[in-house]
Amino acid sequence: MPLRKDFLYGFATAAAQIEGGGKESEEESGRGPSIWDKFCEDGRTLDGSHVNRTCNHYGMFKEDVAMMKSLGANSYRFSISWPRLIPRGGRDDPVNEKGIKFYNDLIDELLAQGLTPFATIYHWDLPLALQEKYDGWNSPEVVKDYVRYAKLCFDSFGDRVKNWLTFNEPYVTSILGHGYGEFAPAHKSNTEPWITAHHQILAHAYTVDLYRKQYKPKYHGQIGITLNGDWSEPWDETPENIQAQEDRLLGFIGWFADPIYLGSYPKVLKTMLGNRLPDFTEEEIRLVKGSSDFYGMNTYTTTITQAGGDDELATKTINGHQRKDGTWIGTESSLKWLRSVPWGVRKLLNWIYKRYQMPIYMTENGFAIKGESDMSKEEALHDKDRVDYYQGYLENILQAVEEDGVDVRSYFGWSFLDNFEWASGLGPRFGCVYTDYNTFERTPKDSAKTLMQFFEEHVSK
Ligand code: GBH
Repeated sequence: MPLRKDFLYGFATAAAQIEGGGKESEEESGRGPSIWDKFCEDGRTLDGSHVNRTCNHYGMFKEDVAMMKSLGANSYRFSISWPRLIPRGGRDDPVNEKGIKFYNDLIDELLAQGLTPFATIYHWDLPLALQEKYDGWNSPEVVKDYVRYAKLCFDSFGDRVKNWLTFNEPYVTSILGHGYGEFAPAHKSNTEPWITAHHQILAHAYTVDLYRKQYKPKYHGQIGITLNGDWSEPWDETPENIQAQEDRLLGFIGWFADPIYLGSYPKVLKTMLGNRLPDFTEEEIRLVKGSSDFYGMNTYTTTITQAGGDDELATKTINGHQRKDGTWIGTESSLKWLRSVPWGVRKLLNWIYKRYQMPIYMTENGFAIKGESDMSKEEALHDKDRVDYYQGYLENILQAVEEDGVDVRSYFGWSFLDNFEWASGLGPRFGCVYTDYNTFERTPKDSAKTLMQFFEEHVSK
């Protein structure tokens, strides 16, 4: 059985990672600062790079859409920048009409080229003013401001965008932003992750409720959330490490997916955190349970998990890429957390499908080649490790669909362009298209062709 006739495929991006064209153009466009502008200004990116100068997608979106089209994509996953639409973010703050126009133009261009827009409402760029006003995701106030912002998105773009994601990877906001302090707003805490996650889940649920009541009847779109998750392979077959594997998967993925698809936080988190894990009221859980029309899935790698340690942010498990016998799994990348482990994706798809029983939209998957930023452009265009990564992952996804019966309905490669890789700056390159950061010139790499050829072959006609 090939992939479904209506399978969506293409590339994924996020606003903060690609839009900026330089400080002047950012100011002229009326975008407000996000917590990532501050993160950059505080000198926290590895190479000193700044979100306001990335790929100039803001100025070049038409060329970008044309390139995606020429490569053969049938869809595009992008995110909308909250501070571009509402520079100060709050529910009574003014709207930036230039921001509305930018996304209108982008969406119209996509539709004119026959590409289906897949929009993420929030991909990590919280308006800085909300961080300063009430501590951002720590405050229940943010739920109301988020819903108002989402409503503006539906009112402005809902007639043309039929595929919505409320949040990209709330885990990252909570764990990296509010736990380890490695991403904006760079808080280190063992209480904030659970609170900020709770507020994101509530903001998601109220937004979906709003969409289903007020917009779905007229626009007939679908809405869900996308969660990151990597397969976890036990260190050995001892009961404690089999248990650690389960704790890891539930503490990582189940933390969000269990309330949203099954109706409560996983027991392992309740036991570990006691009253540091917020409760949902009965009314809230009625809204949260069943609040995603599909399972949105981002995945990059597989880790080896063993019991032990006292890191609550990892559900007291230890995760790495080295096996008990000292050997390593997968090809290494330019980032420590990422190794290419194609067989892991098939196991993960099966685990998610069995536990949550929802159609799966794969919204991100990709690779950054070790040493790529030191390569010449010519070398970088022949991105063999990325080609191998995509071939391996796609074959395993196809097996999950054809042999295991998993219902997969989309695939977006991360990423369209080399772009701003958050705290790592412009160093790691995830693009299927090469970005020259001086001229903003784009050139497709071999992997862009590999990826699109795969779907050309395997999607039913
Ligand atoms: C995705 O997250 C993001 O959605 C996307 O914006 C990003 O560009 C892409 O991955 C590539 O990284 O720095 O060692 O603390 C994937 C999940 C969670 C994986 C955070 C990396 C950081 C580990 N990511 N994690 S570390």
